Amino acid sequence: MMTRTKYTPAEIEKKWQEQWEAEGIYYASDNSPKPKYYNLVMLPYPSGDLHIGHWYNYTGIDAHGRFMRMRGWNVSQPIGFDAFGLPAENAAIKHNIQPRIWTLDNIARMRQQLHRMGAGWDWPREIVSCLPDYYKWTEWLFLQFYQAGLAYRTKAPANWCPNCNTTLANEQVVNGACERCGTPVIRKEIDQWLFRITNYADELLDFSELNWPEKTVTMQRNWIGRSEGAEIRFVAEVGSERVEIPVFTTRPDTIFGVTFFVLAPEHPLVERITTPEQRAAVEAYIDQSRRETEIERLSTEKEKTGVFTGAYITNPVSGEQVPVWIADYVLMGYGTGAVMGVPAHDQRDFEFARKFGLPIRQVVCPAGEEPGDPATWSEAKSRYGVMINSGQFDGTPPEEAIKAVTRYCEERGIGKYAVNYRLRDWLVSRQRYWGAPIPIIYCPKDGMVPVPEEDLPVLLPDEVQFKPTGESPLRYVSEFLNTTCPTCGGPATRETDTLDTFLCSSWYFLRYMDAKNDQEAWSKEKIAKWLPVDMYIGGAEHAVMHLLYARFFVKALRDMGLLNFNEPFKRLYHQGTVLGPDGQKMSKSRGNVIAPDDVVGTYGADAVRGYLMFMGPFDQGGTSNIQGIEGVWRYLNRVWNLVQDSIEAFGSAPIPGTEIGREVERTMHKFIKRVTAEYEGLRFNTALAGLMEFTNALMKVRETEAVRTAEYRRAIEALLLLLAPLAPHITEELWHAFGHTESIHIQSWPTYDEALTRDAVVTVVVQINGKLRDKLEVAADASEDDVRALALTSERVKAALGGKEPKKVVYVPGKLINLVG
Ligand code: ANZ
Repeated sequence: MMTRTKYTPAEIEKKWQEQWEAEGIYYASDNSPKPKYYNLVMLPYPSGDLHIGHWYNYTGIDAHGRFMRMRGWNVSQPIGFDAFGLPAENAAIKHNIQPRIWTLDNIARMRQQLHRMGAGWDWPREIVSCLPDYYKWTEWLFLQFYQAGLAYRTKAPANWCPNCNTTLANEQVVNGACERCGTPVIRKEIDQWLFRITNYADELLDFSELNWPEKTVTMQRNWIGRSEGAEIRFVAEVGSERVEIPVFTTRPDTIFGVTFFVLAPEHPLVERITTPEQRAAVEAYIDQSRRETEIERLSTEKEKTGVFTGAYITNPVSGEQVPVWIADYVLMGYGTGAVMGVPAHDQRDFEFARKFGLPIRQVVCPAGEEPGDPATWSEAKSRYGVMINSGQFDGTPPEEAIKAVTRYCEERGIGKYAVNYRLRDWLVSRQRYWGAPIPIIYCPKDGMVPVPEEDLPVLLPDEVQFKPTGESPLRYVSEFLNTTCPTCGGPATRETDTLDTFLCSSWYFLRYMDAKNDQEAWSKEKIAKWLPVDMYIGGAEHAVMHLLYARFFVKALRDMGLLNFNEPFKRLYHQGTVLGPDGQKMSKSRGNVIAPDDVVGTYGADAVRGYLMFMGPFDQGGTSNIQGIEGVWRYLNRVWNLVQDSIEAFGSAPIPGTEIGREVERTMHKFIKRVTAEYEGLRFNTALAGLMEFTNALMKVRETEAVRTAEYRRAIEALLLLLAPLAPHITEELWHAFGHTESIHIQSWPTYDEALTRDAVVTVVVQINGKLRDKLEVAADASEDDVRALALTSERVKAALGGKEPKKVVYVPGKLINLVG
C-alpha cells in the first residue's frame, strides 16, 4: 500500500519509461499467437526537434495502438527516420558540418524526445534511411525496378541557369531567377532517371481495397487525371511533304467547330512548319515561354498569348484548312502537345480566339437552348448537346455524338479512341549529395551497366566539397566517380546523381518488419505475417506524392514476385493541425510556438498528451493554449487523489455485500461501453470527456459508504484501464499502487455487460391518443405488458380513457406508451 503522495510526473514518468523499455512490453513478437496489428505513423524527418505537430500525431497513433493491444492484438508500432534530404545538405553548406553528423546528432536528440512522450514504440524495428544497412536495399530496389524496365534514363526538363551553366534545385530558384547570380532561370533538358509509375495509372485508380478518407482518394484520382477521348490526326503540307500532327481531345463531337490549331512552343514540329516570314516572331515567343513555369502557363488568370506560325493544317473530318499557332497554354507534356482550337466550346480557346480575332463557330447546342450568335457570348458553351453545323453529323444527340465522331475517325483511319493521364513518370534523380547513390556505372565500351548486387551498397563518401554548383557534389569526388566497369574491367565512371528521398520512404514500412536482415531487403515470411499496414496515420499533405508512390511500389514489387498483396495501407487516417494560441499556424517568426519540451517539463507527458487529444476531434486539430493544459493537469490530479482515497477506504474496511454497489456497477458498465466506442472511432477528445464524467461520478460515490465496496474498487480500476492509452504513466503508477505487479498496458481492455449499461429505472411517458397524460417510473427491463398494466392503474389515465379499455397500444421500450381509446 502506498502512503499518500503528490502527483509528480517528473518522477514517475521517467521510471516507467525505463521499465517499459527494460521489459520490452511494446516490442511485438513475430511469433505471437495473437492476431497482428500493424499500427504505423509516417516516419519523421530528423530536423532535430520533435515539435507539437509530431506530438499530436504520435499521441493519436499511440493511444490507438495501446487500445488495440489491450483489446488483444499483437501490436507493432515502429518508428524510424527519413534521414536523407536537402536540409542536411544545406546545413553542411551553411555551417560547414558533415550532413551525416548533422543528421545523426539530430536523430539522437529526437530519440530522447520520442522516449519522453511515453509512446509504445517498437524500437527493435527502427530504421534510419541514411545508413548503409538501409540504403543498400534502397539501391537494390532501384536495380529491381531497372531490371523490370520500370526505371529508365531520359532527357527531362530541369531548372537551368544560363549564366552559371548549371542545373538548379527548385529551392535555388527565387522568383524565377538563379539565387546566386540573379539570371532568369530557364528550363533545360538534361539526363534524368525516371520510374514508370504511369504503367500503373489504371490500377492506381482502383481504391476498392482501401478504407481511406474520401478527400484523399479524390486527390489521387485527380492527380492521376484519367481523361477519355480521341486522338485525331490533322494533316499539314510542308513544301511537298505531308506532315501528320495528332491532337488529343475529350470532345471529338466539336470537330466541326475547329477554327485554329495550336502547338506547344516546344513541339518538335514547330520549326518545320513555321514559314520564313514568321520565324523571328516564333523564335522570340519560344524563348520567352521557356522562362515560365508550368503553373504560370496554365494559370487561368493569365491573358492568352501566342504567335501564328504562317502554316495551315487540314481538319481530317471537315476538310477545312485552319491556321496553326503556337501558344504557351498548350503544354508539351500533356496529350500530344497539340490542340484543336474550338473556341465556341472550350474556354481557353474562346479567350484565345477573342484575343487574336479568330472565328468562333457553334457546333453543339445544349438541350433547351436555341443556337446563338457567338459574337454576343461572354464565355464558351462547354455543355454537351446536339451536333449542329456539323455536316453529316447534324442532329446527332449528345449521348451518341462523341462515339459517332470517334467511330467515323476509326473507320477512315484518321484517329482512334484514346485515354490520357495527367500523371507523369516519377523523376527520381537529384543533383544532390545527401541521398542514396544510384547504382549505375557508365563505361565508354559497355555503356550503362548496373552495379552487380554483390557490390552493394555503393557507399556515399564522407569527404565531399560542397561547392554550390547545382550539380551533385559527388561529381567532384574522384574516388567515388572513377571506378571499373563490372563487365569489361576497364575504367568507367559512376552515376553521380542521388535518389529522391521519396524513394526511401516508399518502402520503409516493409523494412520495419525485417529491419535487421542483412541477407535480403525482407524475408517473405515476415512480410506475409505483418503486411499490409492496418492503420496508417499521417498528414494530409502527403495525399499525392508519398501515398501514391508507396502504392506504386507495392504493385510493382508484387508484379516482380517480391510481394503478394496489392495495397500498402489498408486504412488511412489524417490527423488535424495544431495551431498556435492565436489560431495561426505555428511559426518561429510569429512567436506562437509551443515547445513540447517546455510544457512536458512543467506538467509531464501525460498532461500534454491528454491535452492534445482533448483539443478537438483528432482529424481536425485545434488551437493550443496553456490554460487547456492546466485543465487536463488538474484532471489528472483528481484521478490521482481519487485512487489514493479508494485504496485507503477499501483497505481500511471493505464492505462485502453487493447491494449498495449495484449502482456503481451500472455506472461503470455504462462508461466502459461509451468510452470503448469513442476509442474505436479514434475520437479521443470525447473518450476523455467520457472519462472525466466517469471520474466525477466516482467522486460523488466517494462521499458515500459505497466507497468501501468491491464494485467501487473495480470501477476505479476500470477507470485506470480506460485512461491508460491516453495517460500511460499515471495509470501505470496507480495500477501498481493497487498492488498489481504486471504493467497496466498489457492488461485486457475492460468489458461490459449490455444489460448493466442500461439504467435500472427509466421514465416512460404515457400518452392517450397522442396527448401527454402521465409519466411513470418503471424498471428498465420492464415488459410491454407490465408497463401497460401500470399505466392503466394511473388515475389520470383512467380519467382520460373514460373508464374504457384502450383499443390499441403502441409501446416504445423505455420511452413511451401510447394508448388509443
Ligand atoms: C478540343 C476541345 C473542345 C477540348 C472542347 C475541350 C473542350 P482534360 O479533360 O484535362 O484531359 N488539351 C489537350 N492537350 C492539351 C495540352 N497538351 N495542353 C493544353 N490543353 C490540352 O483536357 C483535354 C482537353 O484539353 C482536350 O480536349 C484539349 O482541348 C485540351 F469543347 O479538344 B479539347
